[in-house]
This record gives sequence, structure tokens and C-alpha cells, in this order.
Amino acid sequence: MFNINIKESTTEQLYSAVLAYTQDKIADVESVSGDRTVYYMSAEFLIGKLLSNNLMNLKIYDEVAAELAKYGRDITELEQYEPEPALGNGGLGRLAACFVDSIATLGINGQGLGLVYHYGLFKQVFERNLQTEVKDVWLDKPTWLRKTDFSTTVKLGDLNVTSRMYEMDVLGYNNKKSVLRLFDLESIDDTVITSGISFDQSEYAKNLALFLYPDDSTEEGLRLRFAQQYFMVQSGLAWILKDRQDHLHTLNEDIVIQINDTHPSLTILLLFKELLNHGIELQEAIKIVENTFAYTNHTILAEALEKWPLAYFEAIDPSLVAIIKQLDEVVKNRSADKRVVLVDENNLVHMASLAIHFSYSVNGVAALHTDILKNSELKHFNDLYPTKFNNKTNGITFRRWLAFSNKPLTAYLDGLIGNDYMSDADHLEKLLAYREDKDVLNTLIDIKHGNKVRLQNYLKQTQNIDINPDSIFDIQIKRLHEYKRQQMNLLYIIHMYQEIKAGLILDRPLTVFFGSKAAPAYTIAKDIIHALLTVSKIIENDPVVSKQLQVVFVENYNVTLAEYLIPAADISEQISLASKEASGTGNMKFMLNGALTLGTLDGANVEIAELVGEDNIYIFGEHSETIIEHYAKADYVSRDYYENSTLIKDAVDFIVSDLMLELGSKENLKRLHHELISKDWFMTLIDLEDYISVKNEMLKAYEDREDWSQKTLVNIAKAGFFSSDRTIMEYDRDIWKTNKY
Ligand code: 26Q
Repeated sequence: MFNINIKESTTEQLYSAVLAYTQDKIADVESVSGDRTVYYMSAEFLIGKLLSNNLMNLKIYDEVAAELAKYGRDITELEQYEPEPALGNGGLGRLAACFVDSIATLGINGQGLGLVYHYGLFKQVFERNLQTEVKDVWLDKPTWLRKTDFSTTVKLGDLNVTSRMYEMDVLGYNNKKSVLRLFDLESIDDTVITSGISFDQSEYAKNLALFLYPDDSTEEGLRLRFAQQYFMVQSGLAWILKDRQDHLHTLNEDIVIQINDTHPSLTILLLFKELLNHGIELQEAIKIVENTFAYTNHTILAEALEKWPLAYFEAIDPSLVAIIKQLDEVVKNRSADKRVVLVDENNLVHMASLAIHFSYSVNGVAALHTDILKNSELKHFNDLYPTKFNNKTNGITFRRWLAFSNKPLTAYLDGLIGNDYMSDADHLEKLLAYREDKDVLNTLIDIKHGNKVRLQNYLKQTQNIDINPDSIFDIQIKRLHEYKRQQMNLLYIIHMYQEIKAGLILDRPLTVFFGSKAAPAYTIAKDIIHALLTVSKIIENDPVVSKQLQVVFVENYNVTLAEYLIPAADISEQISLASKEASGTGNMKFMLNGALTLGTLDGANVEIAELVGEDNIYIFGEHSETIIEHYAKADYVSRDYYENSTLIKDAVDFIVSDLMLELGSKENLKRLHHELISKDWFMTLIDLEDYISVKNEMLKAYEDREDWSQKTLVNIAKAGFFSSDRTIMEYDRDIWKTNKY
């Protein structure tokens, strides 16, 4: 099969051989096709490992595993050897990966465009209970990237660099494939890295493709980030327009460019430039551009909306400044409302504004998020363009998040209800017929336990962590951000620690898991990690508490760890401050794998709650309207909550207790303590008491094992709506219309 001595070969040799064999097979798979091409442009594609997923989609996983086993080799050896591509950060990047999977599965004529990052975001290493960052080396092993002969020159001010295109096939479930086209910097030179992830930020010819989201806390870092985006979109557009120079007048009939957040929004300006350079009049160019672009918004956090100084444009491509000024006039003619300006009084270009004015579709990523965009955050834009705004609730690919990562559950479902649900997810509802079936309910419990043991083995082997598979697994895994409120979970843990110290005995031990990276310059986020790691040690060192409570912060959380953690979860922590989490997609993965959501009415949690009904989800906290009002009135005072509740005060003050300060770092802990009392911008304390009581209610409910299992069954059965196939069908039906011409 592999033209190699399977028995004698090294892991690397065997991996290379199986990789080559799989790529050969994929080469025979038909590519997606259609009348119109959609380009999904994204700064991130968090694709995860590919070998087993591809083998499964080719339906030769068992065959290959058996062939290896014949010679005493285990396919898991290769799975573990394969590096995880470091091409993303969080939800937005993983969404892009699920979308390309669904594009391929549905045979929609689409492809992904992005960048190769040689060292990713960073690899997280804990030292003295603090996050440190080192480069994430993943390109030193054989990869799925194929070098192409397409290259282009990107001009950055006086500097010319060469961009080279690489391709990675993305295999769908139904014998079609799509492709990811990622651009790399030919002159990359990692000797500019000085230590960790620090590097000379000025040498664009050497550094542009080194890291994702290079430091945005300094002027130099921001300029580099801007240059990187420019490099990405210049390369992407060169590819898009390669054979289209003669068809520019009708470009929008042939293509759609979907931009994933504003990170690729410079493409809009570059297309204007291209059209104007071809002698097309501004009015016609506006028509073409407006009918070519569609924009997805992933956040309502004002601080995450990109704004670039005109000076940055001037430095890299002065011709864009003239275009921006023309477009600014166009915008001013459309509306006198200051809130929709393209360029503000500080000469900052609002990239979301650019993307909204010059696209034909603006979508949010969950029903509540789109409502908030339309009615408050982007209301003035919606007033101007009422037909542009639409909702596309996110989704996840069931191939990776069920078939691949939870094989025991998948096999069981296949036996029980058939496997039609893999291509038409609504069929999962057939499971509802078994909600009273004790055998089924007990089997679901057994499967969950098996997945806990699998996680136990994996964590022991990879991180030398011991966990108890007979405890309740309560999991919060996502980027570290104050709005996601890992710090609220921290306060819950502290509270439980204090209760257990005071004599409380839990019905069953609880293990609370975290997995999360903090942006390197995000101080408070790093303080939260530090506090969690410190509390974790205190609990571990306490002979009484450690029998009932354990806190596990996995290092370097990534897709691979998610694939182990999610199938093992009982409780899915989705506790963002209502109105702040655009959608969440982890929430969907947990639900599909039979974990119950403990969450606020935020993002897609709202839709989960509607689908499963209030008996099958644990909701707490203030509603989004209330929170939005608090922000409008600026009347949230965290100190009031702190002073008026001994429970809250005791938990918060523990952060700077002697015990904590002895083990942890004074600077970090004091800063976090102060932040919570004097600012707490994301209102941790507003929901803390409700959170504690609903979580405790949940722990009690867990003890009725059959009833709990029934709830998990309903969650699995109702997860069909969150298939990314459904999401992508909606994008195609409402926005892309790839087969309408
Ligand atoms: C912005 C400016 C400077 C530096 C970095 C950034 C930046 C980088 C990444 C801003 C945002 C991101 C990523 C955002 C993200 O992952 N958003 C998530 O998108 C998911 C998919 O729609 C949603 O489910 C999540 O709710 C949303 O948080």
C-alpha cells in the first residue's frame, strides 16, 4: 500500500508515506464547481490535524489502520506525530475551517484564501504559574501544503517582496474537495526572531509571515499587522483576478468575496484601485465592488473593530489614500450621520464602515448578535441599508466534531438511528424516540465515561496530569477574555474551596478544566491565568479539598485538545456577559457531544435554549437588554456588589489572601483584585451569585443519572441545526448564489 517497509520505518518515514498515499487518493477526488466562485478570505484557518479526518472522509480509515496493524503499527502513532497547523487563534479561525469542510461537502464552488504563518500565534508554556510564549514550530515536519507556481510581487512602500501560493486540499464528506490557498513570504527569515516570540518588527521582507497577530500593543507592531493584512489581500486579489482582467465589468457575476471579519477588508480598497487603474469610472467601480463583497461581523466589542490611521496607508500604498478620500466623499453624500463615517476626525479609517458601505451583505453570526448589530451597535448603518443586514447562525462540521472526535458515540448513533445525519443533520432528531429508553440512557452514560478515560490517558501521556474519570467534568475552553468571564469561574472555584474548607461535602468530586491562550499583551487576561494556576496548586496541595475538587488548566489549548476534552464533558461553560459573545461555536460542539450548557442568554446559547427547552439547559444571569442598558447609563459599580455580599467579598479577597500571595505573584494577583473591585468592565460580579447557585443546582441534578442522561440525549438530538452544512447552505442560498448565473 505505502511502498515502504512498514515494520522497520521510523515514524516520520511512515507518516510521509501515508501522507503521500492519502494525497494521491485525494488527487483523484473531483473538485467543487459552479457558475460563480466564492472566495472565503480569512486571516485564520484553524483546521486541526488532517490525516485521520481525510482518511475518514475518503472512507479508508479502517483499511489504512488495519494495514498498519498488520505490521504492528498503530495509526495513533501517526496521529500523534502529525503537527497541528498553527494557522489560527480561536472561534473565527475554527469557523473558517468548518466552513471550508462544508463547502467541500456540499460541492459549493468555493475556496479559502489566507496566509501561512510559520510559527502561528504562539505556543503556550506555563512557567511559575504564568503564561509564557514560544514559537509554535509546525513546518519542520512533512505538511499537507503543496507549493504552487503562482507567485506575485507585493509592494510595501519602497519594498518589493514575493508572495508564493501554497495549496491544501480540503476533503468533503461526499467525494468532493475544496482547497485552501495560503500565501507565504518567499524571503522569510526566522533569524530575526530574538527570543520567544520577539523579533525585529521592522524587517517586513523577513518577518511578514512569521506570526499571526503580531504584537498590537505598540505602534511598530500595529504597522506590521497592517502590512501583513496588506500582504494577504494583495496576494489573494492577484490570485482572484489572475484570469479575469478582461471581465472586470462583470466581475460580480463571476465571483463573491466573503470577508471574515474586517481583517481582509483592505481587499475592498485594492479592488477599487484595480478597477480605477483599468479606466473604469468611480460610479461603475462602486457598483462592481458593492456587488462583489459580503462581510461577516464577529464582534460587537468596540475595541475589536479595526481602525487604521491614514498614515499607515500613506506609508505602504499612497494611491489608496486618494481612493479613501474619494470614497469618504461618497459616504458623506449618502449620509451626514457621524456614526457611519469612513474616515473620522482623527484620520482613522474605520474598516467595518468600509466593509458595510461597500458590500451587498453584512451578516452577524447568531440571531441575538444580528439583532444587536441591527438595533444598537450598527443601528445607524442598518437604518441606511436596511436590506444588507442578515443573520447566519454559525455551525460546526459534524465530521470532525462527532465522527472523528467521538467515535464511540458515532458508532452507537449509527447503530441506533442510521448515519443519514452525517449528511443531513436534522436526522439526529430520530434519537428523541429513545428518550425514555433506559438502555439507551445508560449506554450514553457509559460512552461518556469511556471518553473521560480517553482524556485521562491523553492528559497523563502528554501533560503528565492525573484526573479522576469518576468526577464531574466541567469545562471552559476558549480564548481568554474578560467578556468570556473565566474570572467568574475562578470565583466559583474559590467559593467552593472555601465551602469545602468550612465542611461542605460534595456528592461527587468535581473537576474544572480550562484551556485558553491570552493575547501576549493582554495583562489582565494573563493575570486571570495566573490566578487560576495558583488556585489549582493550592487545591492540589490541600489534602481535604483535593479529594473533592480539582482544577486543570491544560497547557497550549488547541484543536487537538478540544477533540479530547469536548467528548468527555458533562458541563459546558458558556458564561460570557450577555450581549458580548457574538455566537460561540464551542457551545455547539459540547451540545452535540452530550454535555449540558451552563450559560447566559448570549450568542448562540439563546438558540440552543430555544431548541432544547428550559429543562435541558442551565441558564443564569442578566439578559442582554439589561446589560446594554447598564453600559448606556454607565451605572454598573462593581464595588457595590463586592461590598454588599459577603460571599462575593470573601471570594474576591481570596485572590490576595496570604495563601495566594505565598504561592503566586503579588503583582499579578493584586492587579486582578483591584481590577475586579474598581472596574470590572465586563461585570463579573453582576452574575456571580446566580452563577454559583445554578451551577450548584446542576451538580445536584447530575446525581439523577438517568434524568441527566435524558437531558444529554435531547441535546444531541437537537444539535442538527448547528451543522455548518446548514449554515453554508444558507450563505449560498442568500448571499453567494453560486449556481444562479
Ligand atoms: C483585532 C485587532 C488587533 C489584533 C487582533 C484583532 C482580532 C483578532 C482576532 C480581533 C478578533 C479576532 C477573533 C475573533 C473571534 O474569534 N471571534 C469569534 O468568532 C466566532 C465565530 O463567529 C464567534 O463564535 C465568537 O463568538 C467570536 O468571539
